Amino acid sequence: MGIAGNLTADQLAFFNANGYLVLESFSSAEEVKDMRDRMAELLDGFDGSVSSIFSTKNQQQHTDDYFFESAEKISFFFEEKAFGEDGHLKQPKELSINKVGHALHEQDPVFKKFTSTDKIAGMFFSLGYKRPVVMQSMYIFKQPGIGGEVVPHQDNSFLYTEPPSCTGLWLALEDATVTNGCLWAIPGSHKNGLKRRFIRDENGVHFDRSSPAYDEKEFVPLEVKEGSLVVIHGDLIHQSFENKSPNSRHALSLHVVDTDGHIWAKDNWIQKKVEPEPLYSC
Ligand SMILES: O=C(O)CCC(=O)C(=O)O
Repeated sequence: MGIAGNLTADQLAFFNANGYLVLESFSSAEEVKDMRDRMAELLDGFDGSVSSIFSTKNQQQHTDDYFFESAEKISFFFEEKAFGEDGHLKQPKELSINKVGHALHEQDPVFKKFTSTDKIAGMFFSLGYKRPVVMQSMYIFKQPGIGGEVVPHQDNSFLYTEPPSCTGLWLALEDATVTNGCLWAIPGSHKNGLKRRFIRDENGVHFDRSSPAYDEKEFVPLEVKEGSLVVIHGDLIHQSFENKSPNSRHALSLHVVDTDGHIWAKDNWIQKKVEPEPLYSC
């Protein structure tokens, strides 16, 4: 196997105390450029047909086949505010997409290469994962002017195992600031348990309870430079605001669960037809 942990004791202590960790310069400028260039190519090849609009405010509506099948594909989701009153895009498709997901790490060689690097595996080894599996990947654009908010949430709500084991990795592909919609998190909130689940059933998807109210004053901004990685505990409350600035804020988000001693819930929205390969197994 040959995987070695790559987080220091101080980094692990910070993560355990706060529920997140920022690793500056995790990715080289070249690695970031490769992924941005590859996404530009994918967008170029996309015919621009509107199959799905993504909004975290109206998530119950996303019950269509395009959404469910995206678990194993490269699918394009539009910004809610991309359209004018006439129903047409107000700007080019490249500036209208909210995110591309959810299997870039399986279906695209450039994103697969990044996901398969030893530095990703090493991190999960440090975190104690025995058989980590990447369950989803998203390229998030936070488009200038129209980039939608992501409401406060915990990743374990969407990627539930019994017992919970999700960790999010969020790689800044551009500088992320309070102006262009960086992440915000409530430090230590991962210690207060999972608040609700996002359930798939015969009627579509829904949350099993309403969201608690969060005090905005408890959130801290995670402003990071391009190439920085934010490691996010599955129970950490985090969010991002609308991007009203003229600058985009591209990011790659991966969500990983342990499949050793943890059962993937049958009512998660992602139900893979093909069993995903682990990053390693020990
Ligand atoms: O990129 C964002 O604005 C939010 C991403 C996020 O919350 C996630 O990937 O869990």
